[in-house]
Order: sequence, then structure tokens, then C-alpha cells
Amino acid sequence: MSPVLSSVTDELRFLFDGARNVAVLTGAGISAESGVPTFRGGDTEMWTWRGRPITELSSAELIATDPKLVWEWVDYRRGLLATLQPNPGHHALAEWEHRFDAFTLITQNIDDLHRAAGSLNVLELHGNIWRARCLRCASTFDARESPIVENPPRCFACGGPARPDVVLFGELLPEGVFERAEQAAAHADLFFVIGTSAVVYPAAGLPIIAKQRGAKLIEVNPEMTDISFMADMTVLGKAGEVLPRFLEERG
Ligand code: BJW
Ligand code: ZN
Repeated sequence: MSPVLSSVTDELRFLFDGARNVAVLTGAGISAESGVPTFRGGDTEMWTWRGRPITELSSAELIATDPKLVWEWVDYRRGLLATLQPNPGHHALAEWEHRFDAFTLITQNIDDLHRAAGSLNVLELHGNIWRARCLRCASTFDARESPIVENPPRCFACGGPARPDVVLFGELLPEGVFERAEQAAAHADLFFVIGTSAVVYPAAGLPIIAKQRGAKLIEVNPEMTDISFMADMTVLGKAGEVLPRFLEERG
């Protein structure tokens, strides 16, 4: 089988139908067809806002020095996300969850669109843009106001200043979440890498773990990425068009 496909072949569906333990890693590309800008890929090298690249905006350095500016950046993106809906790619994955003996959905996205599509168990590696975390008592809480009323928003429990509950460059991932994702990657017999440029670590290490532990690696992306050389198959296409095909009636 050619490692680069332009559509879902019968052979690929056969692999899908026979899988028992499936894990999926998604990135910004799965939300692109909902209208969420990706960080990289396509014509733009890197998403910028007010002339600054995301490596600078979404960074541990900036939240330490100018937390209000990070909230403004988050607030701007929440304003956009509030108007958007999940697309057929998110909906297909919500159906996949009920199809296998074991299924783990791991996302780098903070947009909450997997849950909006009906996925029940989502491992959010980089947090959630609709949650905040108190800098004084460490409580996390839903913070869905858009635009935010006070900058920084205040903790529901103690009134302390809160920060967005997302993982910025140079910060550690939430405790336990990456470990669960690693376990899922290590035990999967089929691992999908969908809509990610696979350049941000440690998330980009998950397909490598899966492959080393014997999983077949399937990539879905309109472009080749840093992980393509390792994939058993890359389906060159949009997630919202490719993923529903796995569920179509067999002819
Ligand atoms: C479609 C599509 C369609 C389009 N269908 N597909 C040097 C070497 C190695 C590591 C490092 C290094 N220097 C620093 C590091 C560590 C750093 C890192 O990996 N940096 C790399 C950039 C080099 N990682 C970290 O800092 C992490 N923490 C960590 O390592 O802790 C230990 C540590 C502590 C202290 C010091 C050093 C280490 C944390 C990473 C947190 C990432 N956070 C962000 C921001 C989240 C909050 C926010 O949004 O503000 O997470 S960055 C951003 O990138 C976001 C994403 O989740 C993440 C990944 O991006 P993703 O999802 O892959 O999106 P894109 O845009 O890159 O790709 C989109 C893809 O979709 C493209 O391929 C398109 O083709 C495709 N596409 N349309 C399907 N319709
Ligand atoms: Zn608090």
C-alpha cells in the first residue's frame, strides 16, 4: 500500500474495522473547518496577533511579566470561538468513541469543540480556554464570559487573580494527563495523528511512542508534516472530509 493516499481506501477501512484499541491525537487542523485559525501550516508560517508570534504570546515569560496582555489575547480568541461550531471531523471522532474496545481521544486543542461534538472522554494536553486557574489557591473553574468583565478575572473560591487554564510554551502539562496519553499511545494498535504539524513537544512524541510500541500510524492532514516519514499511511485531505468516510456503509 502506498504510504500517501488521497482518500480512504478499502484497505485502510479494513485496518480501521479490525482495530480494537485506538488512540487519536488531534491538533489545530481538526478545528480549521470550523473556522479556527491554525498556528502553522498553509500560507502563514505562524499565527501572529498585534504583530507578535504565538511563541511569544502564549508563553510562560509573558504570563509572568504581563498577565493582562495574555488575557487580552485569550479574550480575543474566545470572542471568535464563541461563534463557532464543531465540524464533521469532530462529529466523526465522537462516533468513533463508541466503536472500539478501547478508544482514547487526545487533543492539543484548547477550543472545547470535541466536547461540543459529543466526545465524552477527552484528554486535553494543553488545557481549555474556557477554564481559569487561581494564582492564589490553584482552584480551576469554568470561566465562560466573553468578553471578560475584569482583567484578570477573579477566583470564585477566594477572590484571587486567575489565569487562563492553558499550557503555555515553557510550562509543564497538567499532572497525570500526559501520562494517560502515553499509556494510550503505548497500548494502541491503531494511532491516528490528525491536523497537527507535530512540532510541539511533548505531544509530538506520542505518535513516536505508539509506533515504537507496534501501532499502525495513520496521519490525516492536507500537508505532509514532521511525522509523515514515520506514518504507515498519510491521507492527504481535510479532517472534516476524510474522517466521516471511515464510518460509511461498506459497499
Ligand atoms: C488540517 C486542516 C484540516 C489545516 N484538516 N488538518 C526545542 C526542541 C524541543 C522542544 C522544545 C524546544 N524548545 C522548547 C521546547 C519545548 C516546547 C516545544 O515543543 N517547542 C517547539 C515549538 C520546539 N514545548 C513546551 O514548552 C511544552 N512544555 C514543555 O515542554 O514542558 C517542559 C519544559 C518546561 C520548561 C522549559 C522547557 C520545557 C508546552 C507546550 C505548550 C504548547 N502550547 C500551545 C499554546 C496553547 C495555549 C494557546 O493556544 O494560547 O499549544 S502552542 C500551540 O501549538 C498550541 C497547540 O496545541 C500547539 C500545537 O499546534 P498544532 O495543534 O500542531 O497546530 P499547528 O497550527 O502547528 O498545525 C496545524 C496542522 O493542521 C497543519 O499541519 C495543517 O496542515 C493542518 N491542517 N487544515 C486536517 N482541514
Ligand atoms: Zn482562589
